[in-house]
Amino acid sequence: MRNKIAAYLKEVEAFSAEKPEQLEEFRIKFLSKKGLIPALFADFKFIPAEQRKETGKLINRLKTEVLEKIVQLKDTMDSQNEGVGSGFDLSLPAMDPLGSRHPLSIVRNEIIDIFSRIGFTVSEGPEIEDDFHNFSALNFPEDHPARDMQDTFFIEKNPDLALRTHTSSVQVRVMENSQPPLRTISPGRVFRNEAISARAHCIFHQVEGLYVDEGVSFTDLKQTLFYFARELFGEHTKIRFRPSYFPFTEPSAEMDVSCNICGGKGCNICKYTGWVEILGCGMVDPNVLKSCNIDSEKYTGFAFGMGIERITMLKYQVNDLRLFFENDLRFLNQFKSAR
Ligand code: 2U9
Repeated sequence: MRNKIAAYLKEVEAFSAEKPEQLEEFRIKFLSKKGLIPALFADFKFIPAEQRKETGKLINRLKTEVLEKIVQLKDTMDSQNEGVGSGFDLSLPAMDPLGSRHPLSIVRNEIIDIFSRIGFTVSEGPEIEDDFHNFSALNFPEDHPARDMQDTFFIEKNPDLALRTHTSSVQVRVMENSQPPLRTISPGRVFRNEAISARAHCIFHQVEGLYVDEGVSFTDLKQTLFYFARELFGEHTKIRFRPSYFPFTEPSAEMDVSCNICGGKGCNICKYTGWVEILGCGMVDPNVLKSCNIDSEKYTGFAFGMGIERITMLKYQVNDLRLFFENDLRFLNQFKSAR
């Protein structure tokens, strides 16, 4: 029997396999119920008593060698399958990456790109603001409704603080800290105490823009925003301005673009007018410049503001603003190919 075991040990030592099937054959040969090792244990009773201890050790050694061989060969096969030699290159980027950019991020980045190309920088600031930066510096009268609890989320412990209601507050900070010429946009989250519906949310995203220099006029505003509208919605886009009112700009206007769904013929997106409103704008009120220590006799500026949700809804024909906040994969996956 000892000779037999020695021969098996040699066989195990010399064994090699390239395919899992060969390894399985080897396992069956030695370890299955009818395999060689159980057969050795079955013959154990015929061995003279004085040899049993030694022979038992040998059979156990054989069993260990077989098991170790199987683990070793399996490891080699696994690492070859993962490696370059197997035809797989693990260093390649995934073909279909998991996840996708959120539609609001896609549109925000596009807006940033468009303004960056004509020299605007990007400014960011705090989401919790004081009364001066959110309201007073922007020429909001003391009794303006936006200063009311109904419209703004105030911080309970300190009534001077509130969640910013627009990112104009960031631009107040830019003007406080630097002198013209200034060209900057401020994208960011803003908060208003509104009931949630298909058209409104208490959290939404804005991009506001500011251009201050000597001799800046309404013509500059129109040309800049015309360029922006064509870049975002296509070269055939037309724009028009309607008079409006904001505390921080004078004169103020709202800008419409020709409906890019029906090309201006009339559809349910533009409510059969051929036009859709995309932003508010105007010449910066001299009071705002003064509040930020900018000489309002020397400098003039224009400003504009837009809601990213609204622009995204128009661009991608999304009819319910709540979809942006639900993170439903059936919605988000539709933006996989967009950047
Ligand atoms: C400074 C001075 C003036 C930014 C402007 C608007 C007009 C505007 C709204 C559009 C939809 C906000 O998201 S919305 O609700 N914004 O209509 N925003 S002018 O004016 C400024 C900004 C900064 C220092």
